[in-house]
Amino acid sequence: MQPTLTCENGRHMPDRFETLAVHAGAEPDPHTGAVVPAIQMSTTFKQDGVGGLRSGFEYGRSGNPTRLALEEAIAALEGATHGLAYASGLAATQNIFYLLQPGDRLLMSDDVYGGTWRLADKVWRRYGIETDALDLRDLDAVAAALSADHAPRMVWLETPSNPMLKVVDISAVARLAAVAGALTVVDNTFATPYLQQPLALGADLALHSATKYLGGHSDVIGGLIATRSDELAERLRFHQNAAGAVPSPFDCFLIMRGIRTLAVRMERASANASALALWLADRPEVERVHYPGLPSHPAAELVARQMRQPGAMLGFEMRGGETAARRFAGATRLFTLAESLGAVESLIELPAPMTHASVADSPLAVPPSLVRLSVGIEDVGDLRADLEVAFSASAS
Ligand code: P1T
Repeated sequence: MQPTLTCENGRHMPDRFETLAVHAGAEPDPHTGAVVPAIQMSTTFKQDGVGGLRSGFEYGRSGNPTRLALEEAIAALEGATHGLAYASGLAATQNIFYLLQPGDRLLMSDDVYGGTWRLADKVWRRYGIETDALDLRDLDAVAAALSADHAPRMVWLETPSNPMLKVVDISAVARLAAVAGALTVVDNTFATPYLQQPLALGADLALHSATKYLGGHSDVIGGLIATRSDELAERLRFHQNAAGAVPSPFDCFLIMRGIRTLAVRMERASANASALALWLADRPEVERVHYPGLPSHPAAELVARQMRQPGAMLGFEMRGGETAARRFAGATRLFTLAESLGAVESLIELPAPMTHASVADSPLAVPPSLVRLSVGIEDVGDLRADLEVAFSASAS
């Protein structure tokens, strides 16, 4: 069946995700017919008389045609009216923090990427922004925090979270935050807009480390924000230009190329992760598996409601503790021992000494026996065999 066409911002957009992912931001060039958006390297654009901008572009930091194509793509995929692109996920995070004023409080999930916590706690605290960590799955605690004196102006949630795969009810938190006059930001990196649509659930801003699933091939660092608010978009765009952490045109091109195959990659990776999570749950060496798709996951019912599929990130704690985890992570061959996630190839890491080293001794500290897998799109039998060999090797 053909997708129905809807008209948004004067442009015709197919409304099925798989079709959008292939076409958003990529209309054939009207002059050359090129099917792929050009990488426009020009850093400046000719003016017809002072201030007379031919095409809306002036200077490459303020805007660039390749970046605009990517920004249109992420807006379309998140069901937003505005998209903004940055040099990294943390640059995008930083840009959202610019919405706060000295003296404001920020309420953050007690499980987020270590670098996000570090930016809030080690950098922004010095500028008068206090960040509190809270288990945002506890809605009574969220309501209490939002009605306290000096209540937070922004609630920051990662769901599923990095690395414990906690799942937070986006619409419930967004509703509580809206009543209290606070903004809700969802880091949608683990889920991607294919699996979860935070803005449709009431969030004000959706954020991505595009370095992960959107880029999808471990070859580009980038960040993205999407919103339906004209006012927030204007303030973000001001800081995007004023602070200048923008991506290169080539990086924008790579992220867009990744986005084209997002739906099929997520289908495959999520199916692989589901199969491996079930298998790991039965392994004698494994104490506990953290995966939103397991019936034993504490939020299994919410996952079914909030996400299309449970995603391709999983964690497990080894019975043998940190020593066993370190041995295991050093014994895989197909799973490469490396930080990052979300690409076609499977990766393995230990969050405590690697991606989350900066949250040691904080409320976000993670178990040293935790192994994190970013499951790729390889053959699932090969992936299982690789883990099986690593279990044997790490036991001996
Ligand atoms: O690395 P960068 O593009 O700046 O993105 C930061 C970031 C933001 N949000 C989430 C949920 C993330 O996982 C990350 C980066 N994470 C890793 C590098 C990692 O291995 O977990």
